Amino acid sequence: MPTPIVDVVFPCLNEEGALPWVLSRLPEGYRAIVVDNGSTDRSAEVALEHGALVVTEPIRGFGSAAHAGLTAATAPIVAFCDADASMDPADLPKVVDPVRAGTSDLVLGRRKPTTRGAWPIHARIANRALALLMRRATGITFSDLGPMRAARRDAVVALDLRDRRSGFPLEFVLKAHNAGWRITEVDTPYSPRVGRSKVTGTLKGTIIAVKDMSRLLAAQRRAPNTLT
Ligand SMILES: Nc1nc2c(ncn2[C@@H]2O[C@H](COP(=O)(O)OP(=O)(O)O)[C@@H](O)[C@H]2O)c(=O)[nH]1
Ligand SMILES: [Mg+2]
Repeated sequence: MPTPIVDVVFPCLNEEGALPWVLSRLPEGYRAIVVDNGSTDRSAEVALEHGALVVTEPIRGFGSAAHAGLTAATAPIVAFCDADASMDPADLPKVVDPVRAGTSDLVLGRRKPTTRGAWPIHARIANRALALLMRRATGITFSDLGPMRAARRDAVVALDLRDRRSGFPLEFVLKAHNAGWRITEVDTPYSPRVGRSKVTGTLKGTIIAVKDMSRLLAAQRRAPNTLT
């Protein structure tokens, strides 16, 4: 592919079943960077077979994978998307275009369930509570902390994101807010994932996410400039 205009980072842990469809849905000019984080299935091979750049990150954690993907990216714009087929990469221009046009610095996909089963009720409630806490910490009204998002790559690198687990998506938004970024939300369809959930669908994943996010929100309320 000639130089991509958008690099799309896909954190990936055992998503061999979802990857063929996910990687077939990328718009032209978008390059997939699949960050394999010790998958025990054929995720890495499947990603390669479907034309993705595969990055191997031995240290476990969503943030660890997201950071490795960001480091590997070279395009002027970087986007993030889950690799579980819950979100359609064909929708990526919805978050990318406002960044390309210079009308927004960070665009977040606000998840709109396509079926009743797409978004478990506990995850929906947790996310709503999180959006309220984010509003309290920042003054901005968010409706979701969606994983699909886009921004200028050099600007994201400059945010110096440190979380290597489940706090990464939240730290990203808080630091962007603290840096004065224009943050906007757009609606993106959200469908039932292919395969098994690793984060909000498991007790361990949920506990880690709550722990990581609580720490970040507390730091933000105390002193935003100390957020690390
Ligand atoms: N690389 C990597 N990817 C992860 C990890 N945990 C989750 N993911 C990926 O992050 C995305 C979101 O995780 P998912 O299990 O769908 O969480 P959920 O949406 O809360 O159920 C998927 O693409 C996963 O494969 C991890 O520790 N490392
Ligand atoms: Mg998911």
